[in-house]
Amino acid sequence: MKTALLLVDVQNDFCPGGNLATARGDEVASKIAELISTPDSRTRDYVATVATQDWHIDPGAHFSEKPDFVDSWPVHCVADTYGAEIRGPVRRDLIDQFFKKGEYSAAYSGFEGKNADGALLGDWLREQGVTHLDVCGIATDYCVRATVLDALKEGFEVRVLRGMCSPVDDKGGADALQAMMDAGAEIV
Ligand code: VGL
Repeated sequence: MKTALLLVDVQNDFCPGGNLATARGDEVASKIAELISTPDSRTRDYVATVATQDWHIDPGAHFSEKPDFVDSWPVHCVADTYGAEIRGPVRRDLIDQFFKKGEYSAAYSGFEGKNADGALLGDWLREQGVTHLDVCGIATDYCVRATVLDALKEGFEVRVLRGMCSPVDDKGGADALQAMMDAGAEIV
C-alpha cells in the first residue's frame, strides 16, 4: 500500500482576501502546512505530496461578471497571478508535484490536471505505485468533491481529511461529505 497526500486548490484566491474566498481557507492552509512539515499520528507516511491548482486563462462561462456561485464564478486563479499561487504558510518546497487544470475549461476535478511534463494526475500517481490517497483542500463542495469522486472512479482508495477542507457554503460542504462517503470515500 502506497499513500499520497493530495492538496486540492489551496490557493490564495480561495482564502480570505481572495477573489473567491472561502471562510475557512486560512485555517485549512495552516493545518495543512503543519501536516506536511510534521505528519501526525492520524496520517500515514506519504510516498508523495502533490497539489492541484486552478489555472485559468480563458475558461469561458466559468467566469462571469454576474456569477451565480454554482456554475459561474468571479474571475479567480488566473494563471501566473498571485491569486493562483499556493497559499502560505503551506511550503511549496514540501510539495513534490503540481498539477494545473482549467486553462480553457471549468476543470473542477484535479484529475484533469497535468504536471510540468504534461502527465495527468492519475497516470502520474499510478506510475509511482500509489494506491491510496488522503485528500484535503478547497473547496469541499466543488473541487474537493469532484476530485474525490474521480479518484474513486479511477480505483484509488480515498480518505478525506475533513478538518482540512473548506467549503464555499456550509450546507454544500456537508452534502459533499455525504456524497463522497456514499461513493466510497472514508471521511476522517
Ligand atoms: C472551485 C469554484 C470555482 C474550487 C473552483 O476550487 O473548489 N470552486 N472554481
